[in-house]
Amino acid sequence: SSSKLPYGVRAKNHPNILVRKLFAIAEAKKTNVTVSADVTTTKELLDLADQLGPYIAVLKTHIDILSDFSPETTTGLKHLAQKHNFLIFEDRKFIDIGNTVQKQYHGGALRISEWSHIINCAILPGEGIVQALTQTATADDFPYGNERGLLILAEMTSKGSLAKGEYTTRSVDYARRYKKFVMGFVCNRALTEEQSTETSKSEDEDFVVFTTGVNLASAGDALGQQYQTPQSAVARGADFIISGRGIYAAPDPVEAVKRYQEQGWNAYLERVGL
Ligand code: S5P
Repeated sequence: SSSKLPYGVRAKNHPNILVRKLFAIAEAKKTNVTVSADVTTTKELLDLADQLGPYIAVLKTHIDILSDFSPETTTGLKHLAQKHNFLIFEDRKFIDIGNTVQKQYHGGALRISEWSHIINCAILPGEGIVQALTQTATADDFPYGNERGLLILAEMTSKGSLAKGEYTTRSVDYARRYKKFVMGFVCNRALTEEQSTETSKSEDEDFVVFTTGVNLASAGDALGQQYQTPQSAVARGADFIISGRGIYAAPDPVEAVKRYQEQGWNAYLERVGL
């Protein structure tokens, strides 16, 4: 399966231009780390992005938790993404009818399509949510064309998560149906062998796996979060490991991100046999 192939090979063969760019960044910077920058002021967010930028492939945001969000927030993020060569992933988890999510994604107060390369959605509403977001991002008048992608939230890390079974299988079905915009999944393992009666794996299929809930110092939190190490996440199929508090809440976030980078990268090298 594709998880045994080096990022560079996957970059070369991939039909999706944003995925090619993502793998090229990983290869160039030798990192598969996504930092989840869940801080609550613009200054903290931009400082973190500037400090950690050299060691990460992707910066994940929750833009709605900032107490002082303004256009300067996203201008600053875009500038730092260029300076340090990382992608931005707004973890908005769209979850509504198609007509609503189109307006939440493109335009609105947050103008997410303008500054976030990667977004995600849950499929509780059914296939229509994926269809609607794909329609917006592939329209002739969509200004950011090939530089945007969608991850389907196929599983969750929290205790008692209901994102399993048929929900997860459907996530894979919809990804296969809307490959033009869907680049992969947020999930806890490789889903490449997942089959339903409706869709089956195609030969050229190469979805990207982002795994969250990665932490070297803790097994979980008091609110149901469950953690694993970079090593175990990558061994189970993560192409990119997402860590928040393990990095930004460490005494020295730069020292911490370097540790996650090294462990995530070594686990990747081991998985692909390099
Ligand atoms: O299943 C999930 C999916 C996501 S996107 N579990 C998660 O924890 N997340 C997000 O990853 C969550 O919203 C948070 O931004 C981050 C985990 O943060 P940490 O501090 O626990 O590493």
